[in-house]
Amino acid sequence: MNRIITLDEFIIKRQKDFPYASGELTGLLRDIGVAAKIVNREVNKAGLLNILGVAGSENASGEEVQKLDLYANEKLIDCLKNSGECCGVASEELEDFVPIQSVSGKTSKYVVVFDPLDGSSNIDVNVSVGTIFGIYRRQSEAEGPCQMDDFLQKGTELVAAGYVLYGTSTLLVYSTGRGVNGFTLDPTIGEFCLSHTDIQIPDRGNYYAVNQGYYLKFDVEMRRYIDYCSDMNLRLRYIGSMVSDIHRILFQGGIFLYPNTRKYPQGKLRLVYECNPLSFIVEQAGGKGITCQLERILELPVNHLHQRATIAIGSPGMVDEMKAFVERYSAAPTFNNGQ
Ligand code: P6P
Repeated sequence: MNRIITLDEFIIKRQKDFPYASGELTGLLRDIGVAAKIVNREVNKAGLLNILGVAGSENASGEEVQKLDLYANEKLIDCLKNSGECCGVASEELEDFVPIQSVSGKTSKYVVVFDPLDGSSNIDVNVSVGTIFGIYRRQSEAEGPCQMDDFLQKGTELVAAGYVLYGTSTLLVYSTGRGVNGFTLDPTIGEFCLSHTDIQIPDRGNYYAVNQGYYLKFDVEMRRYIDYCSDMNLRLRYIGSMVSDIHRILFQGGIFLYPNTRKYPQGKLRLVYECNPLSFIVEQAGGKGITCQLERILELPVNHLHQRATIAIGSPGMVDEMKAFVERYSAAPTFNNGQ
């Protein structure tokens, strides 16, 4: 039986890969692991604690907030505040970023962005949800409080990104830019243990994930590509939780699409909290993440915290195929009844 390697041990061992690492990133990743364990505990007994259901409020994106969203948001901020390893956080659930005062005068050089509970509409029906996070090096002066520009960095500037999937088991997957590794929570010892080493996304897969209900609202090129997936007998799997859908694709291959619609002309998913961190991970695993207008997600300029983007992400062979459809059909003249 292979020796158990815990997340803490793995992070510390990998710290040696970074010659100038001062242990801050190591501490930050460990603190996120602690927050994930706390959130996991509540997610797993949500039905018992009367924290199901809508909290009666809306988040910055104007969506109903589930009580567990608030809980997860609060726990992540508490853990990061206590860690002293970051100078600010930005959450999908909050309008603005939250500066974090230095702990015992220590000046920290990182900021963290996160979606505390992605797919939270699934909570009440016991379908998997997840936490998504990204870590940037601050750009502002080390001495003062963090600034908005620290959070408005392109995805290419990510130092690390990851997600926690609260599913049939609880899995933490992350990358610091040198490959992707997965850790499964062993509840008997309360540790995330290395379970998936050097994850590589298959070049192709049998799954495509898109909300078929919006099919008629997509542009023609996206409808043509979705028809093609169906003609190729690919299997449609759509969980309604981006992190869950992309986790399947990361391991089994496939493509996830959220194109623009009339309701979301820029796309629905958040660039800072969802698209950039997940594209960072997928690219580190050998995959691709582009917009439905064919721009690389990680290179998109970030103009505000709650910016949205369209996305096509997953197996490189399938993203390239989708790209060919867009190039072929988006130039197609639109029939305008002769007007
Ligand atoms: P729709 C969850 O609210 C989320 O942000 C993603 O996790 C998910 O992929 C998407 O929205 C689902 O959106 O419009 O298909 O319900």
